[in-house]
Amino acid sequence: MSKPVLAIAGGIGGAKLVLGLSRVLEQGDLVVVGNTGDDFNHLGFAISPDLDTLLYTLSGLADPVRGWGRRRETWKFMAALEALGGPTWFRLGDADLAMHAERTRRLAAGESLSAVTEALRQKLGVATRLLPMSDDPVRTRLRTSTEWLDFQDYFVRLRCEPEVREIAYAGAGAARAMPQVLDLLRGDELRAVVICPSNPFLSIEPILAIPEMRAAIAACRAPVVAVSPIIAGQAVKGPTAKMMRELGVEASAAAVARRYADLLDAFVVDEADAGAILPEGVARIIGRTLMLTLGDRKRLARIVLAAADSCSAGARAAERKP
Ligand code: FO1
Repeated sequence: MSKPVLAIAGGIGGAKLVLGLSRVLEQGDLVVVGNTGDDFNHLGFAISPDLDTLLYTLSGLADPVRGWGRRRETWKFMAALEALGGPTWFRLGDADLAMHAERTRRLAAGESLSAVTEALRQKLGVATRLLPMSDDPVRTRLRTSTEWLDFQDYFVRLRCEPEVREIAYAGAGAARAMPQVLDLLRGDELRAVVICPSNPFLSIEPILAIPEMRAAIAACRAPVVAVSPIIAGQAVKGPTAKMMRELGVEASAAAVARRYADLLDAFVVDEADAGAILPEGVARIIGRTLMLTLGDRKRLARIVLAAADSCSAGARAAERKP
């Protein structure tokens, strides 16, 4: 094992780069912190969509088209639930249901979310370590012109259609970061922190809203590199660009970089954004950020690692983080 890399990730977009990193790093050198702001209780099950997307992606079980849930899934449970008049807006596949049932059983028996995630990771044969951002509940909520919505109500039930006026991360202020993650961030061993190309508002900022997390990333000696989730003003998938406009933030790679400016050493933008003006002190790295194939994921992972290594070799990172 060489020096570990810490990746901060949400679901589908983040999992793509995480997979690339896991394939180019030595086994065991990648530690992932997953967003749990999307977690919710549904039909009596404790559901952690982003942790599951990461686990399914890393174990090769993910559905490649949807990005969430399992490949070759069957939907008998959903059909039976529909016949009984139950809620079907959030689709739980038959095999996926086993994850939620097992997580719920273990949590009810008193295990922490991190312990449950670790058990599931081992059972699925995933070598990459995966930690939730906290064992304490943090819930992303969105205010529209008329009401506050729970995350999955907004995201899945209402298909991100309502205009978002404000976002809150309920519980984040009091949530504790995972001690293993803080140890890594405070130690000398870390090669890099990678902020994946996930939705800044829905996937990355819930993690950064935990005060210990943001402070430890800002103070860490390892280089911090983020990848833009925006290419030429558009999100690859999901509501990032729409949400930025609704919140009065320009939908651009540079605007994403500005949100993380106090943390970053380098920011990777797509070739289409080669002219992006980044905050002072943040190195602009230009590459192809669209990840359609496994080859794309590995290539972007190598670009990110090379960016981190060139930052740590220079004096600037040390200057900014005495
Ligand atoms: N996303 C959908 O758009 N529709 C669904 O019915 C749905 C079900 C679902 C079940 C389990 C799971 O782990 C994820 C699921 N997702 C679904 C994805 C998920 O809600 C979002 O992609 C994330 O929360 C955003 O990262």
